[in-house]
Amino acid sequence: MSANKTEQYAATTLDADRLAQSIKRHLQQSLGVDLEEAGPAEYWEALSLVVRELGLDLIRKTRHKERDEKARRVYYLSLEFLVGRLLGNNLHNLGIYKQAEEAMANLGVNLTDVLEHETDPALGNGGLGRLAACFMDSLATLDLPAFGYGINYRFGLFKQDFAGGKQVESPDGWREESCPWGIERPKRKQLIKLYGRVSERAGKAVWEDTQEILGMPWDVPVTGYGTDTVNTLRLWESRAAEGFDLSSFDEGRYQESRSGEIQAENVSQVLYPNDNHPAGKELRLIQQYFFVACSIADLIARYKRENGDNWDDFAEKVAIQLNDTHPAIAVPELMRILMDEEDIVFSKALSICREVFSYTNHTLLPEALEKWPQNLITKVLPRHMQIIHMINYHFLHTEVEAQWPGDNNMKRRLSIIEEPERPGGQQMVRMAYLSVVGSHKVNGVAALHSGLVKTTLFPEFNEMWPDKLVNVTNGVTPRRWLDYCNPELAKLIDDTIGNDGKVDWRRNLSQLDAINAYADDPAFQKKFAAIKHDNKIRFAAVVKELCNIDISPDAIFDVQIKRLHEYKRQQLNLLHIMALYRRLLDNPDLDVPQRVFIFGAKAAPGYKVAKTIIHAINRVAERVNNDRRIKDKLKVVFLPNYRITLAEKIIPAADVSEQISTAGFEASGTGNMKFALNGALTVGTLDGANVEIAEEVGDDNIFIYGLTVDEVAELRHRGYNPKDVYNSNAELKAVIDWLASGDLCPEEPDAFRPLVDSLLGGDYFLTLVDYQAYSDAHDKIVATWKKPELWWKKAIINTASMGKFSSDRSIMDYAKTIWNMA
Ligand code: 475
Repeated sequence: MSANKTEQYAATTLDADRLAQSIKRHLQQSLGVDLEEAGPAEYWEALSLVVRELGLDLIRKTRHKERDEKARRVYYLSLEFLVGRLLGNNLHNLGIYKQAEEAMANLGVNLTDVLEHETDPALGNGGLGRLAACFMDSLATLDLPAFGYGINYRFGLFKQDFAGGKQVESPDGWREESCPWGIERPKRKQLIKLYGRVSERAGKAVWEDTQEILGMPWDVPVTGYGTDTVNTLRLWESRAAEGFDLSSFDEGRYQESRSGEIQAENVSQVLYPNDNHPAGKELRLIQQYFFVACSIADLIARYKRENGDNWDDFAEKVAIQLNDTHPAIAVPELMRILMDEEDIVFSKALSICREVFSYTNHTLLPEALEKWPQNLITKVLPRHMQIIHMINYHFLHTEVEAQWPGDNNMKRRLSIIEEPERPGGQQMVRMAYLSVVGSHKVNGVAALHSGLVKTTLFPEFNEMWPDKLVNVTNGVTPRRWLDYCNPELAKLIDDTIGNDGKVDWRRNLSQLDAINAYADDPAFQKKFAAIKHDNKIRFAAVVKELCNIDISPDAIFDVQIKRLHEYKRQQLNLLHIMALYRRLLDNPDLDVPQRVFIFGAKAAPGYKVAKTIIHAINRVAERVNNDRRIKDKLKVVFLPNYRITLAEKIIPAADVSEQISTAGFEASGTGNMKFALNGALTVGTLDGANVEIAEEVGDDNIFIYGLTVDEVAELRHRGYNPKDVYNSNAELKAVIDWLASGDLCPEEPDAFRPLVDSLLGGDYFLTLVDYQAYSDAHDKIVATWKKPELWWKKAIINTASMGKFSSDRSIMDYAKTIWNMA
C-alpha cells in the first residue's frame, strides 16, 4: 500500500490533455452536445462520465483481485448512505483533481463552477447515513474487500424552505437531474417475496401464495484515496415483477395494466425522514425486508460463484454489519435460506448467523428503538415471524435458562417478543434484542455511549456474553472533511509537515500531530488564521446569496448544524442568543466582539416541537438582524435546506462548534470531529465523542460545560422542577417570557407555546438546568477570542489532535475486533 498506484495509473494515462480529449468525446458522443453549446452543467456530466469510466475500469480490477485472493468480504447493510456530491471527491481520490482543473481551464471553464452543478444525493437523514458514507470511503482507501448495500430512493430527504420562518417541505426528486454515477446491473436483479402464508410439506416449511417484487441493483463506484481499489455501493430499486399485462394493454386499459407495477415501485420511492425515531409503517418494514432480501441473496450468489455450494466456509468469507436495527430482519432471512432452502438444521444455521452478523447501535433514545407489531410481521413475512419465535425459544429456554435457571421474570425481560403492558395490547418484536441475539458483536459508537449500552441498555446481555458488547468510536474521512472541503488548510499542512512517501496525513491522520509543534509559532498562527478568514469570506458570500444577510468575516462564526432534535438542544442556543440580544439592548456600547450564530437543521415533518424551534429561531433572527440599535454586533443566520454540500462550506469557516446535547443522549456525534479538524473550538457537554475529543485536545482547548451523565441521572432521581430554575434566573425567565409573549410572532401569538410548554412543563432535556453554565462557557469563548494568539493556538491544537477521529481508524477497529479481517 506504500506505492501510490492510482496516482501513477491516473497520472500516466490521464494528463490534462488526455482528460480534455475524453471530456470532448463524452460531450459529443455520449451527450450529443457541441462544444459551443456546452455550459458548466454539460461539462459536469461529461467529466463525470470520464471519471465513471475510470471507476468502472478499476472496479473490474478490484473484483478480479478479490476473486483471486478469496479474502473475507464485509457487507455493510444500511438504509441510508448520505454520500454527498461525488465528482470532486472522486477526482481527489483518484489523484487527478489538478489535471481536471487544468483540462477544464484549457476548455475555458472553471472546475469549481462545474462542480457546483452536481445534485447532492440526500439518501440519508443525518449522522447514521453520513457515517456509512465515510466508512465506504475508508474501506476502499484501506483496500478492504467491501460492499455497501442500501436503497436507491427516488426521493431523498425532503428539501427545506422557510415561509414566515416556518419549515416547509418539498420532495427531493434528485434523480430527475442526470446521475451518471449509478449503473444498472440487470444481470444481478433479484426477485423477493412478501405476504402469503406458510404451509408444511414433507416436514419442510413452504412459503407460498406470495406477492413478488423485483429488485434492480444500481451500482455506485466508491473510490479510495491513493489506491486502485474501487468498491461498490449497491443500491436496490424496486420494480414490478410481472411487467406489462399485455392483454389489458390491448384493450386500451394502459393505466390499469401498470397498477401492479406502481405498487411495487412504491417500495423504494421515499426515504423516511425521521432521525432517531422509527416510522412504524408497513411500507417501512417492507423497505427493510426488500433491501435485506435482495442483498442477502446477492451476497450468497457471489459466495457460491466464488466458493461453490459448501456452507462450511461461508462465515469465513462473509461478514455482515447491521447499521442499526433497520436491517435486523436479515437475521431471520439468512436463517430462512439456510434452513428452508439449504437444508441446514436450526442450531447450525444460528451459529452461522452469529459468526456472520454484527450490529451497531446508534442511539439510546427509548423511543428510537425499533419494535414491530408481531401481527404486522406475521402478515408481511409469515415465515420470518415463525423463525423469530424459534430463535427466541432457543435463546430463552436454553441460553437464558442456563444463565438464570428457573428465572421466568428474566425470560420475560429478555424475550425478543415484548408482552403487552395492558390487556388487549399488542405483542411487539424488539429488533434490538433480535440483533443482539443474532450477532457475535454489538458495538456502540463512542466510549461513553458503549459504556451506557452495556450498563443501561443491555446489562443482562452483557452479563450473559461479556465479550459481545464493544466500542468502536466513530470517525470521519479526512479526504472529504479536510482535504476536499478546506484545500487551503490542506496545503498549509502539506507545506508544514510534508507530503511525500513518508508523510501522508490524508491516509494516516495521526501524522497531524506534528502540527502541534507550530501551535505557538506566530508565523504559522498568522497563516492558519488567514485561511480561516478566507473561508469565512467565501462562506459570507454563500450566506448573502441564500439568505440576503450581510455578515462580517471578522465576527465570531458560531455554528450549530445537525438535525433538529430537542436532545441536541438548539433551543438552548436560542435562549442564549435572545439573552445576548437583550444584554446589547440594555447596553448598546457593550465591549463585545461581533458574533454570528449560524444554524442549519431539518426537523422531521411530524415533530411539532422541533418545527416550533425552527420557527422561533427564524423569528428571533429577523428581529436581531434588523435592529440597528445593536450595531451589527449580533447576527443570526438559519440556512435553509442544510445538507452535505452546505456542511462542506460551513465547517471550514466555523470558529465555534456547538455540541451541546443533554449528557447521555448524543451517541457520538461526528460533526464535532469535522469542526475540530478544521480548527473550530468546541463548546460542548461531556456527551458522546465530545469526551474523547476533550481527551485528545486537552481540557484547555475545549469549552466543556454542563451536567455530566451521572449528574443528569442524579437530578432525575432527586426530582426536578424547571419552574425552580426559571424563577431563580432572571435573565432566563425574561427570555422565556418573551418567547411566550407573542411579541415575536404577533399574527400567531401562541406559535411558540409548544416550546415554552416543553421547557416549563417538565424540561425533559434539562435545557434550563444547563443554561447558566452554557452562558458562562460563552463568556469564556469571548474572553479567549479577545486574545488572538491564544485563540489560534487552541485552534491549531484542535486540528493537530484529531488523528484518532479518522474513519480509517474506526474501520481498522471494526476490521480487527469485529470482522476478523486484519
Ligand atoms: C447519532 N438515525 C449520532 C451517529 O453513529 C451518531 C435514522 C433512521 C431512523 C432512526 N434513526 C436514524 C439515527 O439514529 C442516527 O443518525 N443516530 C446518530 O448516529 C453515527 O454520531 O450521535 O445520533
